Amino acid sequence: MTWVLILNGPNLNLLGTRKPETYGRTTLADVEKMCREEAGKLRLEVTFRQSNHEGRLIDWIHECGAAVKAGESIGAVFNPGAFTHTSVALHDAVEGASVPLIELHISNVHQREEFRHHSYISPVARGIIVGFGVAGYVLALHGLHQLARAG
Ligand code: CA2
Repeated sequence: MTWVLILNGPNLNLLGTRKPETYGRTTLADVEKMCREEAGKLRLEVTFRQSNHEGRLIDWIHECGAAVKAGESIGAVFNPGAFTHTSVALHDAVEGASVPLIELHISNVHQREEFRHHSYISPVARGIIVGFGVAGYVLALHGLHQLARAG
């Protein structure tokens, strides 16, 4: 079955355990379950990953790029966490691997501190979902599926 990568960056393993006023009470395990259920309806398999390490995220993006080229994956939904605002390396990985990718943020980063307003990922993302809470993962999944169908 065709698969989709749902990729999560640093500290997102803490989701649902702290800062509920910003990120809600849903855990990353709950998000994974939600994504698997929704992807099933779209006949997609989910590869769900989280890492606090930039290099590991880059390797997974490269892997996904190779799978997209081979027709095995439609691309990725990516919450890069704080690396959004710092990482030229992740920007280059997405661009270099030619991964169709939806950038996703749980919170509305534009209502928050100035340093969260700039993203290194947005210029290489096909689409962006911001501020819908964890429901954004499902919206991003549908968005990516739609883009893949449109070709
Ligand atoms: O809103 C988002 O999804 C963010 O990508 C989350 C990042 C933040 O650095 C971005 O600016 C926006 C932070 C992820 C850390 O998540 C935590 C969850 C619970 C407790 C502490 C951190």
